Amino acid sequence: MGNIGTPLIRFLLEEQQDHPEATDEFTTLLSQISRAGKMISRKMSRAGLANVLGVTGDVNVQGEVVKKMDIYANDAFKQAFQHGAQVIAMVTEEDEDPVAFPENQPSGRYIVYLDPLDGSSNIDVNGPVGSIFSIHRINDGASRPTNTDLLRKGLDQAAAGYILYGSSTMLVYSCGKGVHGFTLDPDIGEFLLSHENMKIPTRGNVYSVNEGHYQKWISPTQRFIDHLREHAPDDGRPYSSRYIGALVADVHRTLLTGGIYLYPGEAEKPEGKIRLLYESAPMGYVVEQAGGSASTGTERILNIQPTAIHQRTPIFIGSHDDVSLAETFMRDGKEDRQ
Ligand code: AFP
Repeated sequence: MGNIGTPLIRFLLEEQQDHPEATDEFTTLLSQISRAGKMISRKMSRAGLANVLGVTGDVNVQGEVVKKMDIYANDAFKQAFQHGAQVIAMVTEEDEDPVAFPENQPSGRYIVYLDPLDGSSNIDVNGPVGSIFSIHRINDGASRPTNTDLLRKGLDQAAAGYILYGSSTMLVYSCGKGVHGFTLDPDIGEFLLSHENMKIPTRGNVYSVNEGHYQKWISPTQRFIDHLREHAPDDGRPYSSRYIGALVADVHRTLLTGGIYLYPGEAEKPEGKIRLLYESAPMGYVVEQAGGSASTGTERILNIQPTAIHQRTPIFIGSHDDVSLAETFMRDGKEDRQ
């Protein structure tokens, strides 16, 4: 549809023409998200200097208080949505309760779920981090979000995506018509189309998991990873292992090269670590749109009915065949959890 190098906003407007159901509001909302992403990207490029600049009581040379990057990122999204007319509430990892934007009433139709800075401990070691977003449209006429509006299945997402702050900054999104990736050109401050209609390989040869928790996993998870590590060249095993420790970066690599990322439940913590509404569901939506799968091990992530905004869920996400194989192990071993 677009040409490599097409700016994000032009691409969205062209997509809008091809799909009349897509709205101006939605294009504006994605441009607000991309603006926050540019602010965070710029700030991230100086993150290593933050402590240097902040040694005299955490105040930088402009006299501003040096904020932790998580708070900075959360504020950048808040600023982008305030008075933007589209978003009536934002649910983020940084705020216990939903943040309302009454000034965007009555036109606002969207709730945005965000992990503003995923994997932020990587900042200390100059590693990649990301932002994750999930967008839900509320019913016309609703003035403030109800619990029914806030606790929606991943299947109902209007769009979802992430921004990866890596060796370059990329915005990847889907609104249900494929997955498209844009790379930030820092010289002109624009996201330009670099990866159109991304597709994940059906099977990969890499697994990605924090293996330090091996002893805490239930035995089906242990058996699955043991299986991937076995020497069976005719079956494409052993798999290689890669783990960055930032969901966005690990899933982005998986999307491009195939394989599986997992953050499983543990015997003592069956719900795992990853948050459903602003981590698992949006990443699951993107990966499914690219032809892959996302599962708890026994259930499709997008089919889970949330019961709380900060709910956690185990996640197995990536190439279709790798996730199916993981599900086989998890289902066969379900008696181990009883
Ligand atoms: P934060 O968003 O709180 O930084 O958490 C990052 C994360 O949820 C996800 O991005 C990583 O894959 C996972 O945690 C890493 O967790 P471990 O350090 O336990 O491997």
